[in-house]
Amino acid sequence: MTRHVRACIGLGANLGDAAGTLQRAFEALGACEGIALLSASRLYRTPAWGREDQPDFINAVALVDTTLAPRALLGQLLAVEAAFGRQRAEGERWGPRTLDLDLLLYGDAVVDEPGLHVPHPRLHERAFALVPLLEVLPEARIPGYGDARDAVSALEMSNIHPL
Ligand code: PH2
Ligand code: MG
Ligand code: MG
Repeated sequence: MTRHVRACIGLGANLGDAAGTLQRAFEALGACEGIALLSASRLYRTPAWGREDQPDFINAVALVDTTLAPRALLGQLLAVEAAFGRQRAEGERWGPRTLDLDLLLYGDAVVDEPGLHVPHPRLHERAFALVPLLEVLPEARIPGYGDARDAVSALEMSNIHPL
């Protein structure tokens, strides 16, 4: 029997019509073979984290049911990013992007392979990912860390606003 796993995908954008991009990206994710969209968080405006000399981001999280293995799911995320015009070669780390899709959680799995790290290694320190994550999965646990709710309680959240 095919195994179904619930995974959480972080969506982010800060170039062009970021809100419109995220709305369409939710649809594109749900249309992927092996991915069903269970729920979509609200869209949030968030200050750029890591590199502050860039526009605010729009962030959200998708809760999906997937029959894909983590590596295949990542492949679909990269394909959707590319379809939305993501240029990786010229983008430096944490720079502006038309669409960023990050695999935040894959069930309770821990995966550490080249180019594939689940849970997302910086999830517990990013309010822009945790706030929408908790909206779609209030009981979320970050394997190796603990409750997502505990992680977010240590962070500044006053600048994370739903649109
Ligand atoms: N993504 C980054 C770097 N910084 N800041 C915000 N607010 N939202 C993001 O999605 C984001 C970021 C790298 O992926
Ligand atoms: Mg990212
Ligand atoms: Mg990414």
